Amino acid sequence: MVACTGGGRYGGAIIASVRLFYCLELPDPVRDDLARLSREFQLRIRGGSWVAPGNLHVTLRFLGEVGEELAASLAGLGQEAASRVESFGLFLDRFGAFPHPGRARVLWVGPSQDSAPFAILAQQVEEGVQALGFPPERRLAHPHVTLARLRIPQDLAAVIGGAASPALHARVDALTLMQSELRPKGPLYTPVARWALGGGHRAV
Ligand code: 3AM
Repeated sequence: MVACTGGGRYGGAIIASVRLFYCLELPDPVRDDLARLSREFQLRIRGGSWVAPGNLHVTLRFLGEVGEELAASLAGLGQEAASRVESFGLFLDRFGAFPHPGRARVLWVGPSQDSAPFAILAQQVEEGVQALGFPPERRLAHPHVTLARLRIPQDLAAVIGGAASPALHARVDALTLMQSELRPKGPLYTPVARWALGGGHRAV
């Protein structure tokens, strides 16, 4: 299932490994709208590393470098988690920043309302990866689409506060296991597997 691009050491043996994360992909029209909003911020914020339009997504769980011996388990986990929730909508209606707008390292857009399906999916995935031996993710999974990362934290409170609230409906109908290859010009994301929410396989 997993295309191998790297090598890693595991138990003394050299095995292939890939950098992976579970995420929710966004419909093209939503990505187009987000890219437009991102360009407006780019006029006001200096020093940001801006996510390429095609890479805009909602991360569910970052896994890091994973040996290919875990591929089948991660696929089973994805399928099982995806079968637990039906297709749902995310209403992306606010801009925000991590850790907070006054000292922003990440600029994002996301929903202001809690999303029960997202929380269930995130919990299923978290329990599953912990059962496979991944260390617990301490940060609460908060649905968001990263627009930019700032190497040096900035006070974006005024920029965020001054921006008109977004109002984008994103339909989510699949869970994706994504491969990330770090390249000098930015990461290259390649879907490894996709599972329809509510059950069933989707072609990658
Ligand atoms: O979608 P966001 O930006 O929240 O920041 C990375 C991105 O999340 C995050 O995984 C997503 C896909 O790259 N990420 C990258 N390295 C990470 C790390 N070492 C990480 N999350 C946690 N630990």
